[in-house]
Amino acid sequence: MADSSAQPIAKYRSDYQAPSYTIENVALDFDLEPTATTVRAVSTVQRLDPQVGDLVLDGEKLELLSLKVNQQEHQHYQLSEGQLSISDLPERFELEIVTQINPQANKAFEGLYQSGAAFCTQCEAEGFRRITYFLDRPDVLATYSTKITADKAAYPYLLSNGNKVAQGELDNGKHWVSWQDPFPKPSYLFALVAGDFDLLQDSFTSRSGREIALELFVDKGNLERSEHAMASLKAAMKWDEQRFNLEYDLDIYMIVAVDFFNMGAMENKGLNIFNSKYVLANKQSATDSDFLGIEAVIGHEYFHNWTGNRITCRDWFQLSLKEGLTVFRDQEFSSDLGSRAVNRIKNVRLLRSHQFAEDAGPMAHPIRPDKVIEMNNFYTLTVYEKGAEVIRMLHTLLGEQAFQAGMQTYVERHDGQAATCDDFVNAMQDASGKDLSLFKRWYSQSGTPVVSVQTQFDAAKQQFSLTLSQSTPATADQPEKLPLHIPVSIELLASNGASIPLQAGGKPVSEVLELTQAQQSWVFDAVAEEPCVVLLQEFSAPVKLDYSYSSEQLLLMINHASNTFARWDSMQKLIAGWMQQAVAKVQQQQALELEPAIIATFEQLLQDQAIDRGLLAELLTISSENEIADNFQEVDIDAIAKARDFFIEALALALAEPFAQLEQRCAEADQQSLAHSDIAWRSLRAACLQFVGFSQPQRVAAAYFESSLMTDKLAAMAAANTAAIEQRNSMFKDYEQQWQHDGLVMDKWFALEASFSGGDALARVKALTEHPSFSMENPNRIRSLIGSFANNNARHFHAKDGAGYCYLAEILTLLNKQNPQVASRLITPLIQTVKLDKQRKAMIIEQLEGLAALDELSKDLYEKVSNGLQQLKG
Ligand code: B3K
Ligand code: ZN
Repeated sequence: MADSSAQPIAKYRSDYQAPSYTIENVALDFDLEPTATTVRAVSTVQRLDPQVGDLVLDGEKLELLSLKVNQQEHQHYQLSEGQLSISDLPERFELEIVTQINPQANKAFEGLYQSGAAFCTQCEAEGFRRITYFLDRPDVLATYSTKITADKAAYPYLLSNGNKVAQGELDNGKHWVSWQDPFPKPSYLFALVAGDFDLLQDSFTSRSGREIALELFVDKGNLERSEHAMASLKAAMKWDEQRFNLEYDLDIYMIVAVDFFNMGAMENKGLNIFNSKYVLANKQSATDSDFLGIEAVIGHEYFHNWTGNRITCRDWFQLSLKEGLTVFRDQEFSSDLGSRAVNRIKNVRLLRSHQFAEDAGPMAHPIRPDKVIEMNNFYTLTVYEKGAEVIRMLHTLLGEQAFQAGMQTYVERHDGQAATCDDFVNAMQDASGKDLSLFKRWYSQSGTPVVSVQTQFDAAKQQFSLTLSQSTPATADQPEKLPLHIPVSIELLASNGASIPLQAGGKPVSEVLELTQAQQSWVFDAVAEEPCVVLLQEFSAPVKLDYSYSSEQLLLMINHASNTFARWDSMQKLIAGWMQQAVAKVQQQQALELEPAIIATFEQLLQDQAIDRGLLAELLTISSENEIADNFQEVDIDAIAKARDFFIEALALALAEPFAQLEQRCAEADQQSLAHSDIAWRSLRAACLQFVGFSQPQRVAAAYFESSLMTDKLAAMAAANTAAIEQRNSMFKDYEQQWQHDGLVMDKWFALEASFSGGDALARVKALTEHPSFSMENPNRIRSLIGSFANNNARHFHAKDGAGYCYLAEILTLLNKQNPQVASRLITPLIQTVKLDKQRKAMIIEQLEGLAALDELSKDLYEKVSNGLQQLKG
């Protein structure tokens, strides 16, 4: 953005204005050609605000061929950057606009584009304006009918939203299909797909007895990898009826898997479009976590049919209304079907390793942002994952029954509408009778609150008092912070591990304390001995805890806390405490050692036959470098890496035998099914292999070469990375030879090559961009190779000579023009760097300044680069 006068303009939530015109229905007519597709859009337009004359439509990268009002050519319009402004209009009229677009040239994958040989669309957030001039905003709800014409041989399937109503053939080898979607929807939910696919068909009988056709379209030859996605869809439909009382509405539900897609998937009404990564899986080509990811994303997009489609967002600032809620729903779906404890742990790990970093970084924003330059930059962990935590807190405060009553109220009040986050909380408040006025602050305040703890025990009175204080550090977007409504779920443990019933004033009290002020105290009585207080059971709020537990207390909680999450969390605290000291020692060039107490804790866990296998796997998984970094005010990349490496190797050598024995047991116990018990055995085996590589590398190689399951193979490859074993080469070669024809499967290999800390990782990554399976146009490949390098190979990406930063900046320069959305996601590890040392920050600033000076810097990168620079220079 060399020319400062061309700086992109920010939009503010406070500026919201209702639309002055609306579009009630639109008939779209597509004639599909790769480089010159014509789109005729006939809309019924109604003026809503008598004060407003001109109709201003959004449009980008369109060629306008004709414009008619009530069937007459209309000359009174003006075209400007991104807008078509039409004047001299009656109050209600038919508007016909014909545009031409070039899908083949569209490498940003927004609007109508080509994925391989197929046509497909992505309209959220503001992609529909790349198809035709329109009121491209979520509070304009129209009914759509769509006619698609295309070459029959190349595109036998022509799909759009709703129900198929007519089809026919033309003389010129083309055919056409018409679709009608009876439910009014915003333009971002429009979808079109044309191509040649294999089709998996099934059906679902809804609870009211309606037969719903289910159709899953995949690239030719991929049918045998589609069954899990279909099974997941049926499970999601059933679960939403049972748990949320919500039934599907159309007679058909279609999912199409495409290889070129910027994100995971898209919930277009009746026609979901998916990244093939979240559809295709069999046990030879996909890991258990792929299978679970598919279940979650299929569920997530399906659940949007109510939370997102039937009730949509009034404006994009309200995105968390649909995303936070739908993530909460998909998390509950996964937890009801699988292991609740393991799911909770995984969600919290994501939050701590990445969302907390977002809060501390230059793009900090509340779950309902106030200021946006490029909306696509706000599909964030904050809006999604913290948004889901906010819904979860409501669930914790209200309980399942009142929460579901609130959901019913929400649906009854707002079905068919574009709603706000306030509407949602009001529905919860009205249905439950609970005052949620202070709770609403979670929507407007950014940052990660810190809750600090003081305790006091009065042996004579048998009273235990607990004082909690809250404060939220200033963030890049908001200097001032206020107290929030924080549910803190607690348990008191006696020294023998027994749970002490909570009572106050002689009566039982809830385990969920409601912290609403800057500081508050609670007194519990009938407490016979000084208890250990377990805080934030089930991670009841997305906060950091400031409380130094003694090692004895941590061990007590690891072994006896009633809440499984709390047990795992105590283990994390034990490891984090060690890491804090170890990093300081590395910095002072002192020797490291692993205390016998820590080794003993692990040893005891390894012998524990009773503990859930999946949970044990999580307990044995050492926090990532990103998670560890979150505990530091200043991040010393190299010291953290050294400390973590030492911990893993020292533990592996101290407990070589028990790790090897447990790994063997897991291999024998696994029945190789997708049952959750078997997934748990395999995840435990993977956790053990991480250590076994240091003492028995041949076991790691055996896990790779002897198993036919991708889960085991990948676990072995990850272990080979960790211990840098000699057999690593032959394993990676074998994988490459077997899978090089399949980009999706190669993504795992690229990711492991890029995150391996051995050798010259940067040179390896650069060389791999020339690999035949790699493509700089495919977002999945870019994320696997370059994203993994920047996010998961800190010591190389942050190399002291700045070469990692320089390389990422080169890639971003390339992607800025081609695919700004992918570029904008890739830049995160370069801008979330305020906690680094001065020298590194100076080199990062230099790279960001280079990007800032680019000609035609996209809005996406502009917003992140300028915020990044501001914070780093701040
Ligand atoms: N709603 C889409 C995300 C769209 C992202 C636009 N840049 C997928 C989802 O959250 O379900
Ligand atoms: Zn979503």
